[in-house]
Amino acid sequence: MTKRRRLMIKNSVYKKRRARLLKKISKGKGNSIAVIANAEICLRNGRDNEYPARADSNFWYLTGFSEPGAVLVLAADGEGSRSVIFCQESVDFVKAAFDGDVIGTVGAKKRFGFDTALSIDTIDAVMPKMFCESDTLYYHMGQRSDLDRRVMSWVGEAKSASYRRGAPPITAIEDLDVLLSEMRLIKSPEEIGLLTRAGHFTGGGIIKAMQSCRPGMMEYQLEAKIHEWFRYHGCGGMPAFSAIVAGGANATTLHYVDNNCLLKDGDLVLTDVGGEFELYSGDISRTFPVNGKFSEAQKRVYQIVLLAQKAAIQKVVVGNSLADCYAVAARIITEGLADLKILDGDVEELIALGMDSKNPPEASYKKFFMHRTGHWLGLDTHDVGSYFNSDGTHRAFEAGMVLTAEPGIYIKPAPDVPEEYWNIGIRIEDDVLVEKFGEPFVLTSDAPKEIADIEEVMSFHR
Ligand SMILES: [Mn+2]
Repeated sequence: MTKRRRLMIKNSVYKKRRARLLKKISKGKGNSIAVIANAEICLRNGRDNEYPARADSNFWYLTGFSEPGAVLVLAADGEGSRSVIFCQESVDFVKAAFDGDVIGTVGAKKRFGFDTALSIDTIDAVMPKMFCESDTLYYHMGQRSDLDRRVMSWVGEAKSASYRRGAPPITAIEDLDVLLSEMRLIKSPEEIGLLTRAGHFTGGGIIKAMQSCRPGMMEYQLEAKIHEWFRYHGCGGMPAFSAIVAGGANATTLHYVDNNCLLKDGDLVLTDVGGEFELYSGDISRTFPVNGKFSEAQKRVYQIVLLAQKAAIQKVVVGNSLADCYAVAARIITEGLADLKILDGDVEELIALGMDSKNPPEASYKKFFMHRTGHWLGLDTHDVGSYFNSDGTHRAFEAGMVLTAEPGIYIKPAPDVPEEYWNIGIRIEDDVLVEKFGEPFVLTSDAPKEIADIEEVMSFHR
């Protein structure tokens, strides 16, 4: 199990990100220091069997270095700014024979461009000394209590050791996560390239599922087809999130992940899946008929969701916000459901009732469309970055943001709903880039979503 790493983003890009962050933290009071730790290995049986390691997104964003337990320190003071990586020194013969060699401090410095690389074993001795020279600490608090305790113990040691210094060290702690989230929210061309590939492979998995789907299959068998496609094409060993493969009535449970039911003739199946490519997430939902042909009732509901989804995508332009995507989708869904006599009442009133979150969801379109229309997408499926301005208004889209557009309609059996629509659950989701000028760019256009295209893909292999 040699730990290999493909250089999809050049080291110079990570170096530039560190330089940008250093510039931001050097605006802090006096000398500034930032601490960013990678995720630790997780044991799955309490002894020695490990879960596949997945780097911490912030740590990865600044390093491209995947070694579990490594810690990055960025310091800005009178001498300028520098990066220090704490990682494994080297491993002994026996450990190397089992787990492969590590990059080590020499490799980390040489290959990844850190100014200094130190053994992780020295971190408890070195960090109090570095903190002694620092006034403002940038750190993501409250995420990992073990790390919080350790960092605070370094602060404590620095304070008691700093009697020779004129002023006490670390007099301010700033939330590093806010700075990094803002940086990560706007995607660079390299990141858009990786997200496009994640979207491409995720779309491929969905097409594979459409081609393989047959009545009598189990939901998990369809999930296996999708995940096989991801892995075969070089996506990570784990998908970006647990796949939702929901046949028939299961689709009306939004986060159904059991995937252990039979796919039945005449039902739809809702798939919401994501491959992870070089740690960037795809996220696509498609809903298609188990037997390859939509019924007339299914078509009618599907067309409403499709129309709402396309309208939401059109709103993904500079200056608009997620509120605009949501509003247009809610309007089209309400009008459509009223047309089909699934919703009863005045359309304008139903929309107004739904837009005010104080009203019970059952009173409006929210009875059938109860979630929002999207989220940021990046290294995390539900990516970082604030959705709101400081005054509480929705944040305007800027070029380089990537988000999902994913309205849906979910109909549970009810006496006031025509029976032909019972247990239909449909969601259609694409990943969309905010372009500097003009039309939004859909990263996930490989996966068909027009009824005719889906039926054609599904008919081809049977
Ligand atoms: Mn999503």
